[in-house]
Amino acid sequence: CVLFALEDGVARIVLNRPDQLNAITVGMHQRLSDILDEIEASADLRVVLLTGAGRGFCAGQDLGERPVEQEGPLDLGESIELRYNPLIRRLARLPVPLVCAVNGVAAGAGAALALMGDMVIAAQSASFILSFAKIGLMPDCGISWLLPRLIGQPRALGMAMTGERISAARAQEWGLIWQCAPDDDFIEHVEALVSLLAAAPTQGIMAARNAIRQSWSRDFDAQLDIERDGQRRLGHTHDYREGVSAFRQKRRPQFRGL
Ligand code: LHQ
Repeated sequence: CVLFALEDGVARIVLNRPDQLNAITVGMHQRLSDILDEIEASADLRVVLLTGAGRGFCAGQDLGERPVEQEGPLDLGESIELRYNPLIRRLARLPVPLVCAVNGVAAGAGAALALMGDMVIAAQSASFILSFAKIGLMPDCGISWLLPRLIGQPRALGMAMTGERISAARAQEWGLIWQCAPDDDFIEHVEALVSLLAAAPTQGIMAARNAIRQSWSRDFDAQLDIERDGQRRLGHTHDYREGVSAFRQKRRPQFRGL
């Protein structure tokens, strides 16, 4: 249900229930948790790629797994507490960049997963739907926090309250995602981005990521201090020395993520 490969510093996770547009089951949660164990224990990791098999990225929670017609109350809160929130928290704390390659529709919790990417690249035919609005639920998986910060309150409210499908092109125009790429060479665009990040000075770009993401809960003065402390630490890294040497010697730097 989820494919995983780790090679040359790149961890590739592929949601793989294409007939159900990769809707997430309890089994997939377990598998994702095992995969994240492996990723977190990996020594020479440089980038994580999350994508979907088939024509969808992820259609959110599998709505067929626990039929609502079944007897007894449905405790969605428990599912979120035990499975969705831990998954989102672990993705938010990855030690390397997370690239989400949105190959097709991303709906409900699937849209949340897609938008967890530090860099989100979507195929032209992909789209984002806060389908919670269509089934009597509210946005979850951090979406209600993230969305107004990404695209502003009016657009966040519009998406959350109508469940309207937002095309990849519009998502890019709104600043919801990094890039919308043509379907025909989507994979090439994704691989180019993954290669770029895998060869990047990981500590520097992760310090950038953390500073930018955490800036939402800090004031300007605190952020200046964070930048000072970050540069102080980064100034001692291999990759900083390598970056400056390569520049002076007019050659390509060989970053090692150290
Ligand atoms: C599906 C699903 C699906 C099962 C498509 N489940 N089979 C809530 C509660 C608690 C815990 C945590 O999180 C959440 C958050 C959530 O994620 S709530 C939101 C759940 N997701 C949705 O409401 C989206 C439901 N899906 C759709 O609205 C459509 O499928 C979209 C708009 C994504 C795609 O539409 P189409 O391109 O027209 O495809 P389709 O509807 O024909 O779907 C293809 C197949 O995939 C179909 O199966 P079938 O056997 O008829 O070919 C669907 O039943 C199945 N599928 N989503 N979530």
